[in-house]
Amino acid sequence: MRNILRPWIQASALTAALAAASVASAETWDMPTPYPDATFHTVNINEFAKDVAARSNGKLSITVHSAGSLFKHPEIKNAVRNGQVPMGEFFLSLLTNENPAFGIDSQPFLATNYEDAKRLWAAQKPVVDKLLDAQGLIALYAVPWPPQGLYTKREVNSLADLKGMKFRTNNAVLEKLAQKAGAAPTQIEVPDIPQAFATGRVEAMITSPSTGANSKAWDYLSHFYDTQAWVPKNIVVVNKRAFQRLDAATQQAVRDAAAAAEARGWEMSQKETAAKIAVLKENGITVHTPSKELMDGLKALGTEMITEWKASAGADGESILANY
Ligand code: PCA
Repeated sequence: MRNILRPWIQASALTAALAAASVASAETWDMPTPYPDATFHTVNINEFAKDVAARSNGKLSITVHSAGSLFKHPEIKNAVRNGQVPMGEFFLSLLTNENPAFGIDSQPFLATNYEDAKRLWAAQKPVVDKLLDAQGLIALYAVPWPPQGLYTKREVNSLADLKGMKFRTNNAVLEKLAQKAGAAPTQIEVPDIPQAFATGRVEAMITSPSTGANSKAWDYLSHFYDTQAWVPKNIVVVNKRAFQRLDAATQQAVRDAAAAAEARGWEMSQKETAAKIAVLKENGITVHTPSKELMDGLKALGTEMITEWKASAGADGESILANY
């Protein structure tokens, strides 16, 4: 009897030991993001989190904290850098003040469609990787917003009509554009947009059909101009030390899930564009093709801005533009 039982006892002890080991090495990571749950980026990140759990056989779970609930948007990058959280998402061009290379995708009329945005990302990525690596960060993937359009309370037919308008911005590049147009820029995060319009802090913005529709723009403004001015990206980064502490198989699971999320995100973004413009229309926003005068005015500012960008972006900037 004893001899018959022994192999079974040994096997079950081994199973228990293995289970204990895998429980001991299972990890949960907090991941702050700036945008609300209904945003397609956040939907994609939730898929990414599920995918990481599946591909790592439960060794790594990611808890997503959306809409700036764990860290405010401007703090997310440094929170990951300092190791307060291992991973996070932010608007890449928010870092343009650190280095202009981060903001190339928000330069007006440089890359205005997905094909060009993809080429621009390929040219920009080596520089972004290098700059983030110097901060102990690894770029996992980046996904673009739909092409950016102009939302206003009043009709706008030329650049002159923007003069004096209180203008919501989301980075220093857009702030500069607003200043050049004679508007009055104010930095406002996405979750605060409805409140900022409702209280009269702002009366115009440039953002995607997604952000306009998700922020219920029809509650506080009436015009959308489909300017397709640039295609800016969000990026998901991980703290290098935290990543290197994962075993090799789990690192690979994260890399594979990131590659899948990047491909899925670009497709989601493309589908969003027409779908969210339709939502704007259904809810009573007048969707305009911008006048030639307005477009010419905006493009002229874009040309000035890219010249200034080149002057400030040094060798990294040159390499991005040469490869684009
Ligand atoms: N939505 C974000 C980034 C660009 C976009 O379409 C925002 O408005 O801040």
